Amino acid sequence: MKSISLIQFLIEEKRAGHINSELSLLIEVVARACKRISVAVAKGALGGVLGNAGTDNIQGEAQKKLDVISNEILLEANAWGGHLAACASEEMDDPQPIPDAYPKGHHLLLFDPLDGSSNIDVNVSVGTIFSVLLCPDDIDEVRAEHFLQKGTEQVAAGYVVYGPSTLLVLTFGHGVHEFTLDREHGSFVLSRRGMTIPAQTSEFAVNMANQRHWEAPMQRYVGELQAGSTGPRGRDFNMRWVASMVADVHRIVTRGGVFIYPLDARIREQGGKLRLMYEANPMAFIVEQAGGAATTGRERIMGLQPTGLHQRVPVFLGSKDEIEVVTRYHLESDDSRT
Ligand code: AFP
Repeated sequence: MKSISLIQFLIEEKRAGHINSELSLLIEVVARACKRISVAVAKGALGGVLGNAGTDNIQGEAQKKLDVISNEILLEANAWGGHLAACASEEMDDPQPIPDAYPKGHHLLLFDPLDGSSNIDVNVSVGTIFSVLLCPDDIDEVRAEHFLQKGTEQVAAGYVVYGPSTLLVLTFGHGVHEFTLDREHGSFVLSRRGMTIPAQTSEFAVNMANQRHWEAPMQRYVGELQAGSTGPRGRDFNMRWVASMVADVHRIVTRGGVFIYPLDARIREQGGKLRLMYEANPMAFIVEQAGGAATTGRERIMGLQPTGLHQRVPVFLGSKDEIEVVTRYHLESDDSRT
């Protein structure tokens, strides 16, 4: 079978009218940066990249050396390309403008440079997540508020998994496609076109250690899954939890399942654990494009009007039928309390 490189695929997408030249260039640059991150991740202890950087990010979380390195790689790669108006990252309080020395483009890039970083030191898959928006016209200086667009406004989203293989999964709103990094040739090659998530599943991903802090509808839903064939669902379910959202979502995009990071009593005030702009929205876009669903347990993630660059939300995504059940449980519970 003739292999199709990412570059060829992007040309096809341009010809199909799905993307313009600037967006194509932006994706090429992001993919090139992720190849460099992949090399750094793979070096592990030999590259001197493991362990803490000794700093905290905006969320007050300790940064790993690879968090900082990955952030710098993505910033540096994107600064001079001429396709961005600004970018924003999990690792930076405020958006990063494009330096005056470089031409500016019309896109905004948001990213989590290295998601699942607690897994770095134990050699488990980590990833990069990114979301692309259009910059509003006639903006002299891009500020955080210009990024606060609904997930439905995304023009592209993707993630890269640094696992046994390095994979790029991408959507422009016309299906979800997977590219595998050919390490010998240094190029991403199309490995799956039009990925789809089955509507039904018997697999769920959630951090069960937090169970006692969950809301009642979440207790009900997972309790029923755990009861398996002896409970109301009448069949057994299996559980998987990598603690790298990218790896868990990739399993779901590949073979179905649900991924849940719900509200719990300890994180209620901050709105959830995962970040809307560079985790939940891009993953929701990919999952919906693959035929799945993504909600906060109550409403569609991509319909939320963002209020902050680093805003957190509860996340329920994956196989459509299961997301409908757990979302219905939350809405029924809310109704019964009013
Ligand atoms: P880190 O990047 O701090 O490791 O967080 C990863 C993450 O945001 C997401 O990728 C995981 O699904 C989730 O947090 C893991 O959460 P738990 O620590 O509760 O397992």
